[in-house]
Amino acid sequence: MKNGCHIPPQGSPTAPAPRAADYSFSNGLLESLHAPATHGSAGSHWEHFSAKQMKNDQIGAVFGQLADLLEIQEANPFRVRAYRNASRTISSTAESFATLVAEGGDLTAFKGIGKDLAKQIEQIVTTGDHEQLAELKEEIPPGVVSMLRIPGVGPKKVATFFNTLGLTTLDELKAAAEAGELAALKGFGKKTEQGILDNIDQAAAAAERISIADARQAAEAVVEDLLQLDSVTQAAVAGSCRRRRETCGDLDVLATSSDADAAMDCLAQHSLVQEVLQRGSTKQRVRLKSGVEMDLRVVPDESYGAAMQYFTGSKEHNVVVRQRAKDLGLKVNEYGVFRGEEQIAGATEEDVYEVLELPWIPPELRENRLEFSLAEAGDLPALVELKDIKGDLHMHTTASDGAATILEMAEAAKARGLKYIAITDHSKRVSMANGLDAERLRVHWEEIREVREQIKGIEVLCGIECDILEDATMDLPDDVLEEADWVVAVLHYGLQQPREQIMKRLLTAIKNPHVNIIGHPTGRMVGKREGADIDMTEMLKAAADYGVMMEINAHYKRLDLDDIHAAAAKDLGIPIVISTDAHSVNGYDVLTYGVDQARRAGLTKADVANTKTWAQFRKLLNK
Ligand code: DGT
Ligand code: CA
Ligand code: CA
Repeated sequence: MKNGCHIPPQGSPTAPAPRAADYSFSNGLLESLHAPATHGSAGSHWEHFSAKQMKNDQIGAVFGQLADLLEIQEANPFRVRAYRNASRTISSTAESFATLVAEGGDLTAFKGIGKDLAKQIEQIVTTGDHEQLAELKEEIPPGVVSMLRIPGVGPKKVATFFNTLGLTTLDELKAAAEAGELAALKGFGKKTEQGILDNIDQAAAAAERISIADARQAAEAVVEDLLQLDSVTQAAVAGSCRRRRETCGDLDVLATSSDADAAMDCLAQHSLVQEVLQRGSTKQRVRLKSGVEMDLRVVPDESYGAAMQYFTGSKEHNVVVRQRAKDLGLKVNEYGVFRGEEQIAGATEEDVYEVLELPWIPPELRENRLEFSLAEAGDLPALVELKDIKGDLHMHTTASDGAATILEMAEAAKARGLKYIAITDHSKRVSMANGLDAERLRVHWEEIREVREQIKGIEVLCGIECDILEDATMDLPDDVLEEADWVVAVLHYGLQQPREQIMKRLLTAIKNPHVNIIGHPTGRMVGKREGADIDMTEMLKAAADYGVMMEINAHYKRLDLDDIHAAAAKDLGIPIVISTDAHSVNGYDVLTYGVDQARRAGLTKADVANTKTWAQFRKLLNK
C-alpha cells in the first residue's frame, strides 16, 4: 500500500453519511448527458470567475430556462427550439458575448442568433435580467419548475401535470401519482407513474443543494466584490464550498472589515441577490436569485482565522478540533483559541491549528476521515494542484457530439498550457451522439494525425471513447482498438443491469489489451442518477492487475470516480487521470472541479498520471 491519505470506503464506520443519491442542483434546467454546460470563458484563468461580466454559460442558462418555461406553457415549439439552440450556441462559444455586446460587435453573425435574440442577449448582459423570463417565473409556480428535477421528467410532462391536472407542487404531484391519476393521463402509463414515485422524494429532498460549480461561481463572485471595498481587508469562501464538496446546501462567506454595514450593504445590493432574509450586526443571510441561500459573517481581524476554521467545517471535523482543545486545557470557538480568558490564537488558521499542535490541514480533507491521524504523523499528503495538470485525455469534437473541430480543441488546449490531449469521440453505439463506426473512426484518426503534424507544442492522440455494450462486448473490434493511441472504455447504456452483468462488462473492458482506462466508471450523475451497481473492490483490483487506469471525470455533474473511490484506487497504485470530457473549447474549464475531487481523495501529483510530462506519460501507454 502506498503512503498517503487512505480514506475508508463507503459503509465503514467512519465514512460520512450517504452521499450518492441525496442531492440535486437548484438549477436542474440544463441537464443533459451530452451537452454539459461550461463555466468561465476561454482565455481566462481556469479558477477565475468574475462578477463583473456575464459568462456565456450564464446567458445560455437564461435561454435554457426560457425554453423550459415556455415549453411548460405549451408555447410554439419553434420558439422553444430557437431558445434551446441559442442556449447551446452561446454556452459552447469561446468568444465572450458580454464583451461582444460591450464592444458593439455583431451578435447575428452567430448561427441561430437573429436580430431579436441579439437584442435579448444585450438585455441580459446589460441588466443581468430578462423581462420575459421574469414574467414567466411569476406565472409558473416554483413547485412546477422543481418537477423538472425528477429524473425522467421534462417540460412536456410537467406541462401536462400543470395544465391538465393543475398540480403546482411536488407534494401534489406525488399525491396524484399515488392515486393513479398520472397513469390515467393520455400518453402516460403505469411505468412512468412508478418512475415518478420512485424518484420524487430524491428531487424534493434535493431541492436546495447546488453543484460545486454553481456554488463556487456565486460565492467567488461575492468575495471578489467584497474585496473591492476599502473597508474590507480580507474575504473568503468558507463552508462546504471551500471544502469543495460535490454539492453545497448553502454558501458561507467571511470577511473582515472596519465597516460591517458597508460589507452587508454590498451583498444586499449584489446583482446575484434576490432578497435579504436576516440581518444582524455581524451576520447577514440572503437568498440568491438562483434560490440558494448565503451567509455572510463579518468578523474582526484577530478572529479571522478562527472564524475561517469554524465556518469551513465540517461539523464532524470541528467536533474533533474542539475536543482536542479541551484535552490541551484550551477552548476554541469562532472568535479564537483561549486559555482561560486569554486569546492565544485566532488571526490565522495556521495559528489555530498550531496551538492545537497540528499542521494546517487543507480544507478538502476536513471531513474527520483520516486527516487528524495523518496530521499527527506528519503524513498529510501534498495535494495535487490545477497547475500540475499537463494533459487532458477525454474530449469530443464535431466528429461525434462536440461543438469544436480537432484543430480548435488542440489549439484551445495548447493555449491553456496543456502539452498533450487525446481526442476521444463516441463509438457507434451512442447513435444519439453521432458515434463513430470503424470506417468513420479510421478517417477521423487520419484527420487527427494531420492536425498532429500541423500543430507544434502539443501532442494529439488518436483516441476513442468506446462503449462497453450491454452484452459485455466492446462496441468496436480489437483490430480497430489496437490502432488507437488511447482507448477510454465506458458504460453508457444498461446502467440498471444487475451487478453480475455490470461486472462482466467492466472486466471484459479491463482485460482487453487495448483498453487504457475506464472513463466515468460508475456512470452516476451527481444528485440526478445513481451509478451502476459496481463491485468497486473487484473492479479496482482487476484494474490494478491488468494495468488499466481510472478516470476522475472532471465535469461537475459527474465527478466520477468520487473522492472515496479515487482514494481506494490510489491505494492500489492505480494511476488516475483527471479528464474534462470537454464537448467544446469551454469544456476544459471543468478541470478545476476534477482536481478538487482528487484533492478530496488525498491524491498527490504522483498519483495523477496526467501530471506527467509527455515523455513520461507515453511510457504508460504500453500496458
Ligand atoms: P452545507 O451548507 O450543507 O453544504 O454544509 P456546510 O459544511 O457548509 O454547513 P453549514 O453551512 O451548515 O455550516 C458551515 C460550517 O459552520 C460548518 O461546516 C461547520 C460550522 N458549523 C455550523 N453549525 C455548526 C454547529 O452547530 N456546530 C459546529 N461545531 N460547527 C458548526
Ligand atoms: Ca454551507
Ligand atoms: Ca451556512
